[in-house]
Order: sequence, then C-alpha cells, then structure tokens
Amino acid sequence: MWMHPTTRCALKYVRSRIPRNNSSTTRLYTTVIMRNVPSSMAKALSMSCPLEPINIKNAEIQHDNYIDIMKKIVVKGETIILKADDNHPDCVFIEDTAVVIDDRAVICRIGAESRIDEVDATKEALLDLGLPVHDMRHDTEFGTCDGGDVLYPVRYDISDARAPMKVGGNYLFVGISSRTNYEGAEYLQHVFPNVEVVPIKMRETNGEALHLKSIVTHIDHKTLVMPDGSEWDYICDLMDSKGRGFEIVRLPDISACNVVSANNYVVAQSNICKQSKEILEKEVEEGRGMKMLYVDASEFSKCDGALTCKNILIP
Ligand code: CIR
Repeated sequence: MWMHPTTRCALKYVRSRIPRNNSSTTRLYTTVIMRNVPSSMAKALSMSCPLEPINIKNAEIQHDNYIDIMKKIVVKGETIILKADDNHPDCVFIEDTAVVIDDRAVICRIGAESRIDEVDATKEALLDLGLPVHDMRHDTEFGTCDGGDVLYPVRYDISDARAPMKVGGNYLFVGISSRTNYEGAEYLQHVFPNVEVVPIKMRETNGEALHLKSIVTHIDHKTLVMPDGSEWDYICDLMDSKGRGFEIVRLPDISACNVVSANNYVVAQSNICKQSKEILEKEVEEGRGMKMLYVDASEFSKCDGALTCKNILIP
C-alpha cells in the first residue's frame, strides 16, 4: 500500500451506511451521475482565455447529446441528472467532485477554491444511492483531489450479457497536479485498500493539460491512450506502464486522449483528427470488440473540460 512519507494526517472514517456488493461481484456500470450546464458557464475557470467565448446554447445541446449517449451505455441502469447551480460556473464538470470505486465513494476537496462547495450535491446523490461515502473535506486537514486526476483502468465486459465481468482495476493512478496533492492521494489509498494507488507527479504543461486524465485515459483494463510526443514519456515511466502490463496507444492529438470507456463502449470527442479516429477505431472495434461513439464537447474544451469530466460512473 502506497503512503506518502511526509504526510501526517489524522484520518477518520465514515461508517458504511448500507452494505453493498463486494468488489468481486461488481460486473458493470449501473449508474451514471451528470449535472446540467449552468447559465453561468461562460465564467468557468480556464487556463487560458478561449479564442471564442463559450456559447451556452451550444453547450446545452452538446451536453444533452452526451447525456443520451450515457443513457445508452447504462441502458439497464439509472441516469441521474443533477440540477445546475448558477453560483458554480464549473458545476457541469462533476467528475472532479467524487471518486467512486466498486462499493464506496470519496467526496473530494476540489483543488480550486471556487469549486469546493460543488461537491455537496454529488454527496447527497451518492448517499441516496446507498453508497458509503467518505468525505475528504472532513477526514483530512489539507488533502485535495480533483476526480479528473484519478485514472482507474478497468473493463466491465458485457459482451456476454449472461455473464458480464469486471477485469483489471488493480491500480489507481493519481496525478499530483495543481489541483491534487499527496495527502489527497494518500486518503484515496486508505479508503480503497484493494487497489494500489500510484501517484504521478505531473509536470507543467504550459496550459495543455489540467488533469492527469487530460493526458491519459483507458480503453480497457490494460490499454491506455496518450498523446504522441516524447514530452509525455515521463508519465509512462512514472506509471511503470510496461512493468504493470499496460499497452499504450499513442494518438496525434491530445484532445483524442480523453475517452470514456464503459460497458463495452468507448466515447471520444467528434472533433478529433482523422488519424486519431482511425487509430481508435482499429484498437477499440477491431482489436477489442468494443463499440466506438463520438460526441461534440467543443464548448467544454474552451474551459479545459473534455468528456470524462462530465460524468461519474458507478458500478
Ligand atoms: C476547471 O478548471 O476546474 C474546469 N474549468 C474544468 C474542469 C475539467 N475537469 C475535468 O477534466 N475532470
């Protein structure tokens, strides 16, 4: 179990409210939580000023299309759409508010001051679902974490509907970034003792990537997607991707590397380059028998969002 040597935090634990399935019986994503676009999204945080302002109407249309896709992916489950909060221009990026692995959830202390209270709505929704919820804000003094920094390569393979299965899910890669610190990563390790937390100290990217998952996501339990270019190789090294048995698919554009993989589908942004699409389709459909879907998220990328950031998937 990984522990940051210099962290001294007193951790208290919240008791499970309702016993849930043990991780070995977790076989597919049954629920997705999303949040509507606030009318204030034009004021969302952004690493650089977008060339064109955010168009809220377009953002709503793009988000509705994405909601439809997520409904298709958790077709036998539940799609929960939380009300937008106009006091929180970034609230549509719900991924950052919580980390859910198997049978329990962590509520994050988001690393951006203006976003800290966004998590309350997510916490309520998770408690309503009966999930045991551990709140980093109460249990650590200084721990911070954005869900966008937390990568959990796993595959819920539902190709055989009679016997869906969970594969992989042994590692939790946690980007140590401007938003997530070592204490936050250590807290995740305490709450999720069945996975190995691997901290990835991220380098300055000159505004190219806010979170770990702006750079690397997973297609399945043993396949990661990352941008081409030697400047990203240090991430493979820190992940010890080879040693841990991962295959890395490299793509020409970084925005193609944020994909959502769930229940045998992989979703990417529609405005990625042709070459990235060809590589993804080959790997996902021909190579792994999964289905590739695309959706436009261009309004969200104007404020450093992509696809994973707009949902929380729950097994
Ligand atoms: C932020 O700066 O927090 C938002 N404008 C973007 C958050 C994107 N979140 C994510 O990729 N997980």
